[in-house]
Amino acid sequence: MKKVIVDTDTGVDDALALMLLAADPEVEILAAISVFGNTTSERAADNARYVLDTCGRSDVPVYRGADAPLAQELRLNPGIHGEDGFGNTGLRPARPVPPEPRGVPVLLDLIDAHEGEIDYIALGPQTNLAAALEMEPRLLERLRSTTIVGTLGPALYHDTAPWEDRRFRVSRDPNVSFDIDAARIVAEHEGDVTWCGPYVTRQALVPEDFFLDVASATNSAPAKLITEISRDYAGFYSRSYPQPDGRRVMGINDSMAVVSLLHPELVTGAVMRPLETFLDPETGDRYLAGVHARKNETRPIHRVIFDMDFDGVVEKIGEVLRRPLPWR
Ligand SMILES: [Ca+2]
Repeated sequence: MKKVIVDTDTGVDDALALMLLAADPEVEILAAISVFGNTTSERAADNARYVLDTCGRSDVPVYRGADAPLAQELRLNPGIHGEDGFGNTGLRPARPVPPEPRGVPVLLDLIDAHEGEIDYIALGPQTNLAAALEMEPRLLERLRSTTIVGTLGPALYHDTAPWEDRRFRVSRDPNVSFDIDAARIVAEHEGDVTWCGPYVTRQALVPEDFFLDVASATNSAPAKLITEISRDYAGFYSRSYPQPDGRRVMGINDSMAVVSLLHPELVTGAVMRPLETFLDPETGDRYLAGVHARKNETRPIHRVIFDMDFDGVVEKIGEVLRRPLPWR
């Protein structure tokens, strides 16, 4: 049994990722903690609550986490996930999540209770992790593993401007750029840390019909929720990544990271690298990428995923959404 804490800025792809965790009989979700990002931390918490309730998992506790970045100005992603993170559907849980920001203290308590046993998965900006690291610098070493949706990926040898690489250019890295200080703090700490960023995740564009077909064939509440909240989201992806046959597609970003944890055999490429922040002097944008180790390297070495079995991931998602409730 895997003990998991999931840290989420619950938008559309986070909702799907939460379902993969909620459906897995080998996973015990100890807590979900919210963070700003796709939407406000308040809505992210309520959305996580809504998703878990929809999956019949009202037993999983949800806590409010970081409302704002450590130092920089708050940015959100309403153009992609809607103002409410749920495609402006206005869905709210029957019981809202209490407003007290308890995410970091709960995380520290859970680590004391389950030393070395917790797999932490961060689906949004790394602000909660960084805040917890300030209180417990050995945090990442005391987790069994940490998986983070972020980084441009592995930079080429001696590359000083990885964001200019054609492979990365069409892709932003909001989870890192929305709180670059938090990303840097996490990168500076030792631990079993895996970064799975947009270089990997944006390659997995799934036809909207895949979800519509599963929802109509099964009539399952989780599958219907995904199709309900993803109408505008699929529109955004279809405009941003037009397909040759004109069909609508959508990203499944956060699910890739969850699958890398639950089904590691589907990770087909990863490198061990120190991570470094970069500044694009023209735009002021900040990035994080895995760089080559220097001679006598002293920086922590983390794992950077650069390839996955995308068909295998989509197959896992289909299996989960077709599985009848209850998911326990
Ligand atoms: Ca997310």
